[in-house]
Amino acid sequence: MIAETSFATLWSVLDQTGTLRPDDRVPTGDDALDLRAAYRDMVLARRIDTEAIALQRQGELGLWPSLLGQEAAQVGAGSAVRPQDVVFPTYREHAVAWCSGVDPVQLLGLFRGTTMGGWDPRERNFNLYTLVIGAQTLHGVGYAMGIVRDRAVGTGDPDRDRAVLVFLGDGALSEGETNEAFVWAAAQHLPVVFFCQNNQWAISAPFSVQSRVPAAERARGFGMPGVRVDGNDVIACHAVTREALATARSGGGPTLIEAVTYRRNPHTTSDDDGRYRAEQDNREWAAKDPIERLRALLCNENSPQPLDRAFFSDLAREEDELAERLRSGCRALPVPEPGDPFRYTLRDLPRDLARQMNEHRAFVAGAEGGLS
Ligand SMILES: Cc1ncc(C[n+]2csc(CCOP(=O)(O)OP(=O)(O)O)c2C)c(N)n1
Repeated sequence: MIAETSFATLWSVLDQTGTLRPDDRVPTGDDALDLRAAYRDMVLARRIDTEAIALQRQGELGLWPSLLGQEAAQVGAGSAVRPQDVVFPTYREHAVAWCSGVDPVQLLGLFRGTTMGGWDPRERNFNLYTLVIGAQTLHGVGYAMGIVRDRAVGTGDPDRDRAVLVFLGDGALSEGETNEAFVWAAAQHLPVVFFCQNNQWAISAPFSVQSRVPAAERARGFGMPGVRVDGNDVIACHAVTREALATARSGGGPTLIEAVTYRRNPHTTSDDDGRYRAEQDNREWAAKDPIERLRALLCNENSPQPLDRAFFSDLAREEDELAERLRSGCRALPVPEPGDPFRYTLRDLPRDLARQMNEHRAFVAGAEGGLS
């Protein structure tokens, strides 16, 4: 069974000076988080984010929701996923997508408007981004019900047992769908882990106006354990997600994890957060930067996995190559066919929709003819 944390405090093992506190809940040996890999993933995810914002500013993307500040929560959770597990993201899980092997150019396609989805969820076990707040919680719960009926839970076979990892924001906790998902997951003891990144803001609504209790505390009322973890501590986020997923796979039921973090950029590139929050808060959270925290540990003379100069120079080169690939890949994304939205909605197109598709194609062709 997963151990509940005290709701008053955040469970954390790595502090801002890079000091790692020994704790039995942190996996060791072969099970330990690969800290170099986690550092690399966080740095590259941040670079994807930075490049995407620049592309949006250059008019290449319609919109971009930044993950700045949430890298540890996402890499910690994303690196705990096994290949047979399935992830249901929101629209901000770029670092989890990266950990799942989704090509970041495909992420850009969604925000460039060249695709309705971007990748094949069956290839990566990473579902499509969901813009409808909370909808993915029920999708994940439905999938978990399927896993149970496939008898892929609690068999004891580590390659067979599966779990679902659902991401949500603090704002999604106020959605009816999310609460229905919690009811079903707990009542049916489903193999699902809800990973709530409490980044303090739902666009301009602070968490304090949405809840009188910490998010993790709500779990008990639904009948599942709640865990409150420092979302800027990648080692702690990995440990709790790993434990919760193991519990789910073994038939131990669902968990709600609240990873307390902060959205350091505006909600999206279309938002002006200066209208609703204080710059001082942002400065305070910038000082708790999750990447700097792990870097401090790895550069410490007692580091469990010391990093040398070559590691940093190789990573800087890798970042630049990735950035170049994103810029050229984004501009080269194919323009969709006018009929694509129809083609990807239903396997067999009903006659009426086929007629609408042809009308739409003719309209677009006519408009293009008129422009030339
Ligand atoms: C069902 C629904 N209601 C409202 C919106 C408008 N909306 C878009 S983002 C957002 C806030 C979501 O906040 P949170 O769940 O905390 O996630 P975050 O953006 O902070 O990652 C809202 C209300 C929506 N997309 N879907």
